[in-house]
Amino acid sequence: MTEPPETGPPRRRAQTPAAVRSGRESVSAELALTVLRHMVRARAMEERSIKMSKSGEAYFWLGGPGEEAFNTCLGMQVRRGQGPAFDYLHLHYRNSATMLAMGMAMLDHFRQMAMAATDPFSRGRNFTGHYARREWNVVPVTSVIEVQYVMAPGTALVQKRAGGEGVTVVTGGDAGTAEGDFESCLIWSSRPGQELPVLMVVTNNRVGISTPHDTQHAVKRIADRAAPYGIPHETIDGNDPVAAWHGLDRALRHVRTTRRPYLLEANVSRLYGHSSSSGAQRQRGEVDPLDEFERKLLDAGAIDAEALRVLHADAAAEADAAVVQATSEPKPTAADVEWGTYAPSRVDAVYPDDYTGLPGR
Ligand SMILES: Cc1ncc(C[n+]2csc(CCOP(=O)(O)OP(=O)(O)O)c2C)c(N)n1
Repeated sequence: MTEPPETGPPRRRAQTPAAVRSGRESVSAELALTVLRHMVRARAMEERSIKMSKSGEAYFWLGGPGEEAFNTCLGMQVRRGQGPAFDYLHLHYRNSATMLAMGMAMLDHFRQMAMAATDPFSRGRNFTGHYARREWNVVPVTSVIEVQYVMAPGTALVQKRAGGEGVTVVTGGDAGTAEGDFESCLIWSSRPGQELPVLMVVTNNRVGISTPHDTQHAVKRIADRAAPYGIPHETIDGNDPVAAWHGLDRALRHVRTTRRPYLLEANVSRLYGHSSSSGAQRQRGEVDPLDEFERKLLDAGAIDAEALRVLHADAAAEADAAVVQATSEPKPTAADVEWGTYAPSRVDAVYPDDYTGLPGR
């Protein structure tokens, strides 16, 4: 696993405002600049990934441009570590900004994108954005949408039994909530007297591949589906980092301290369509959270145009260098196909000898 170089937030201007506001909420200028840097790096990484899929350096792309504001704040607020004392993450395939904000190296993302044998998440055998990192409790992302919501109560149950303040965070899109797995999570997280510390997140971009939200869901807000279960819930503007920061803070604080569930719906954008399968064209008419946040910070005097230019140039250069490295690394071989398929099991009477080793071997 590659660790990224440690760099701080962009330099503040001489007369930087103390805070950046959105309505009644605010964050410090320092925090806003750190969020901005993660967002810029995430956007550069995803746009370079799209270019890879179009140029033949990779075969497929899907990811999170348009979700950077919310996903960055999530990555900055989770407690990263291994075991029940830390947060478990059951992520969606658009969570690249979350992983970057947690400290993932861009190179590791590009290794998976390039399907290189050095890909630490799947050894070049899974789609892009399908992260897995045991020492950060990042449970493998699955292409089968929504199943993460039935797994989440499992890790949360372990955390409840273990004590401490670790919580389980599960994320997914709006269309996926039409699957029964979403309801299973609501049910199993809210059993009377056995409630579980699960933060259910729905990033709502109002479309599932090509199915519009309004043709699928009769409820106005997906968050309202928590109401019959007595689960506290909120819908926030996930495109605004200030709103996202505070919405996540409220939600995580609730789950951490009460050891009970919470449903947070974040309205976000989908800036390049579903995936490279639908062309990954830039969609006009969607709010761009990065553009909006940059304008806010410029207007507030928290950053100037030159610092912003440098931030973008550095992120693009970091992405380019990582692609050169990732595409020069070896690909998996036929002999790698079965590696890591099964974990050893003393109780597996059907395939006792069929495992090929644990990840990390
Ligand atoms: C169980 C299952 N059904 C269908 C699919 C095909 N599929 C892949 S992504 C997707 C749309 C998901 O939309 P949403 O949950 O809103 O997430 P978004 O892609 O918008 O972030 C579908 C239907 C799948 N991967 N798994």
